[in-house]
Amino acid sequence: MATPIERWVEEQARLMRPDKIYWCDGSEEEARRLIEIGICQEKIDGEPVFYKLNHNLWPGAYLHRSHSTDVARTEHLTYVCHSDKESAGLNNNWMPPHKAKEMLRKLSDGCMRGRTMYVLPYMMGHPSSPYAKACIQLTDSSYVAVSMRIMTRMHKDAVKRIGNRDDFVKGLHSLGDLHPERRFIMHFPDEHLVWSIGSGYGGNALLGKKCFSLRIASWLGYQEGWLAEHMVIVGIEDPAGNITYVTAAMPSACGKTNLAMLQSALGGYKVWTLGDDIAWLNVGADGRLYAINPETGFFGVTCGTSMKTNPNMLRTLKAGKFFPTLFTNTALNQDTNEPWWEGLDGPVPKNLADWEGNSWDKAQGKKAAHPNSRFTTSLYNCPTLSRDFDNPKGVPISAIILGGRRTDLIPLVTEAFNWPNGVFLGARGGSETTAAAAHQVGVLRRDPMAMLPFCGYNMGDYFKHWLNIGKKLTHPPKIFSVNWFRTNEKDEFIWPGFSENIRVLKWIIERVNNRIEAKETPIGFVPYLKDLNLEGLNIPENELKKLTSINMEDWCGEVKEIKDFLEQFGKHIPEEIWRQYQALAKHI
Ligand code: OXD
Ligand code: MN
Repeated sequence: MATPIERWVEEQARLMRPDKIYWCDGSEEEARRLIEIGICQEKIDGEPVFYKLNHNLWPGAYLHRSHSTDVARTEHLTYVCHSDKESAGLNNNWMPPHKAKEMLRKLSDGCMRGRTMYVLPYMMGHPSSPYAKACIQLTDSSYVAVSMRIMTRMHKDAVKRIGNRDDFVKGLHSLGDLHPERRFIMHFPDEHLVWSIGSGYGGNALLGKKCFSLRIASWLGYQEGWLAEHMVIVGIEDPAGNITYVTAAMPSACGKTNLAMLQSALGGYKVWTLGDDIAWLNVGADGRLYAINPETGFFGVTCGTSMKTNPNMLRTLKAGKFFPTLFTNTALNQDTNEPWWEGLDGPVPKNLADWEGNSWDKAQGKKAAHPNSRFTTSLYNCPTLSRDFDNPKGVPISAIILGGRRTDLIPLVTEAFNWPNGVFLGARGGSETTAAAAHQVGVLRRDPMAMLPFCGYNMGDYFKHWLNIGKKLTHPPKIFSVNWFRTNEKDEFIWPGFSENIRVLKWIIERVNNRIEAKETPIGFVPYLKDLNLEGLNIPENELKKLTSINMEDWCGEVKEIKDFLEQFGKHIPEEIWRQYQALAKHI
């Protein structure tokens, strides 16, 4: 008798009509074969799916060029289809599930004709973790199949694990005709189903990532009492060898990956990497919050990655231990057959092809690499991988850091008074937008806990859920906000950032361990400058003061905007959040 997975695969195949169905086993040998197919047979717009790069310099690396309209997440085409609109909230696009499915069925009719349907069995989380989930994704893209091998624990054991259950996590993906008008990323939380058509871009097509591990998982967490968050997980080792685990939420392209593998500028301190994008947080039996990273790879922005900003990422990209490493929409040095992007160390190569494969001419004023060009590489390539990465229980979290990109107003670091105040700090958070999603770049948007595009249910209920989790924690992590991006009169960043951010992390772990005092302000505790190690930084005194100052006049405007933002969620905003708001408004 056919199993529920087999029946489901057959049903989809009848609709999508692939030429072949191929069940992946996640092995290296298979990845090599799929890449060969992507080089020699499969095409996107008549071009090969993969180009082999220089393996002497970049072991196991390949370049992929996407369709030119398909380079970022498309939030306006992303829907969360709860049975009622209210559950999806204002933060999500919504369509009734039956209507969404009718539309998707039409678009998917015969969409895999002439292609292979790859069946990808995978786990999010370590298979022996009580928090792990077994999933199946179907796709007609070899790029997606190979990327999923890097980003997840892909193995046929996931099929065994699902066995005869039919409530497994389901992902349906097809490139369709890659036309932006026939592109949709639809979520059906109650069925644990994601259906994505018309895009091959990571955030839209690697369905274990944003779609399942954040949007659907956040809804599961809401029902089951845990949190799925857009967060880095790191262990910070101090000179005495103690490791403090922290998570950090930041909107896309605000330095999350750099933080995840930070090379410390302070002697004696070390950062151990557990994840750069997603954390699943559960309350442990000891009343502490435990984090696992459900993924096994990095899908990060290349532009700006260099030996200065993130040396450990360059080492990861060149490690070649876990096969393969993919580059998407970078430029290509045609003399050496190496990937290239703006911000990479060394002189600009003479003979570059741009991200679309055309000869690049600087004089035309266009970037050679796409600003959202990406690398996909395994965490097992990372020289700073924490020895607890595969720990099924996860790691106990002592601090949660919430960051954003604000050129003004928000101090370098602030500590919330307590958990509810920290939830409010997250709820009011904003950031200037970047190129990771297709929208206007550089405008301020409120992005609570960096989850606005990823929370799979009403954001007001999400705040309530955070408050409830806090009630279950007898040892809650402290909550902090950080902002590396404040500028001076000349519009230059005041804080040097990157490896120097360890100075802020040091302050945070000293606060966590109650070793230092801090200054109380209406928005939380900020550092006394004497407690920040600033040795050798040369930041002028007046600019340093600006980094931790609170300008009441500017905050008046901010408080009003926070109110407008929260009011949109109507009755879903918990009383406690309004109490926190009133307390802030009164002081300002
Ligand atoms: C990502 C994103 O790709 O947040 O991680 O956009
Ligand atoms: Mn992200």
